[in-house]
Amino acid sequence: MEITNPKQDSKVWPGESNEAFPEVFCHVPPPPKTKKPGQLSQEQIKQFVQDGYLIIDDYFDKSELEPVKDWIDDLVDDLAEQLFKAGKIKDLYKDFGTFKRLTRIDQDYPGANIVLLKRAQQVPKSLQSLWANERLLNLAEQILGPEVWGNPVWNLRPKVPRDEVTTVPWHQDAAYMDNESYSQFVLSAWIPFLDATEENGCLKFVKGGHRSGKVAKHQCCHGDTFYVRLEKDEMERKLGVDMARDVVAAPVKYGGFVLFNNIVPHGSTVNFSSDIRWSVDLRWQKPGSSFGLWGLKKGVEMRSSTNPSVHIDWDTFNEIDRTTLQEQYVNAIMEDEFDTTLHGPWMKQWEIVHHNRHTAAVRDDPAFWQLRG
Ligand SMILES: O=C(O)CCC(=O)C(=O)O
Ligand SMILES: [Fe+2]
Repeated sequence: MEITNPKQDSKVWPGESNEAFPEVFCHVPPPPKTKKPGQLSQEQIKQFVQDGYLIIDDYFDKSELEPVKDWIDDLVDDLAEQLFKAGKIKDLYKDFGTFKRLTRIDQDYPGANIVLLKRAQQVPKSLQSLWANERLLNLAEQILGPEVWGNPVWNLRPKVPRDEVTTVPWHQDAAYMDNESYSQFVLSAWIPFLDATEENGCLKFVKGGHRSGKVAKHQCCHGDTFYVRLEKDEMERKLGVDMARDVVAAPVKYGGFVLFNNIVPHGSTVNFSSDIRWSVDLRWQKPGSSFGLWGLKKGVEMRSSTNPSVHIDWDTFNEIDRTTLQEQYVNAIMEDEFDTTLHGPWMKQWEIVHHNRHTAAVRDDPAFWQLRG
C-alpha cells in the first residue's frame, strides 16, 4: 500500500518516500577475476544480497580487535575520572574491567553510557586499522566496486545490561540518514567485542526486508530513547515482509561480524546478561561528498581505482564532531559535558509520536512546528 495522506503535501514527513530502488539493493556483484584475501565466496555474496545481511564467523585475528578494546577501556577510564571529579559518581570502579565497569558507573550516574556513546567521535589508531583493514576493504570493494569511502555514520555501542536506551527498536538505517541514502548502497559491518548472543542482545533482522528497495515510514521516538522505530504492520504493508516468518536473530562470536545494507530492517534485543555488549558499527559507501548526513560530515576515501596507495585522511575526518553538528542541526542546547540526551536530524525527518527528554529540544524549535504545517 502506498502512503495515504489526507492532506497530501502538508503532512508528508520529510523522510517519507514512495520511491523504490530494488536494483541498488538486490544487485549481485559478479565474481572477482582473482579473489583477494578477505573477500567472500560467490555463495556468500548471493546469500547477503538475498537476505540483506550475512553473519561472517572467524574473520578477525584477536590482535586486530584487542587494541580497540584498549581504546574502549581508555574512554571509560577518562569518563570515570571526569565524573568522579565532578562528584557525580562515588568511586572510580577501576577493578570492574571492560565488560562491567561502565555498568557500575551508570548505576551512580544514569545515562553515563549515553555520554560515552556521544563522546566516541574520534577514530583512534586502533579503530582506523580495523576499519581500513586490508581484508575488509577487499570485501567492501567486492560489493561496492573499486572506489571505497568510509561513511561518516559509525558508532561505538556500550550496551549495558537491561538498559532501554541501548536496546535498538526495528529500523532501517536509511531512516537515520537523509533521503539521498535511500538510493545509495551503504555497507555496514557490525563487530562485537565479545560473543554476541540472544541473551546479551545481538542483532536481529527482518530477512529479505530490503528487497522492495523501499524505506518505510518510521516514527520518533521510541520509549525514553532517541531512536526512530518502525511498526510491524508498516513493515509488512510497505516492505512486503511477514514478521511471523522473516524475523531472525544474528548471534556472532568474538572474531566474527555481521554485514548488512542500509535498508534491511534490524534492531537488537535487551541485554539480559551481566556483561556490557560492546560493539562498533562501521560503514562504507561509494564516493560521494556527504550523502546521508545532511551535508554535515564527509566520508573518507579509503580505496581508489586510480591510486593504489590512498593516504586515508583521518585527521580531516576526525576534525568534524558529528555529535555536535547533529545537536546544532536541531538547535539542541546541552546542559554540560555530562548531558545524557541525544538528538539528531532524524528527529526532523519523522513524525514525533512520542515526546521525551531527547525530543524536547526539537519540540521547542519554531522551525520544526512550521515544518509540521
Ligand atoms: O548495536 C545495536 O544494537 C544496533 C546496531 C545498529 O542498528 C546498526 O549498527 O545499524
Ligand atoms: Fe541500524
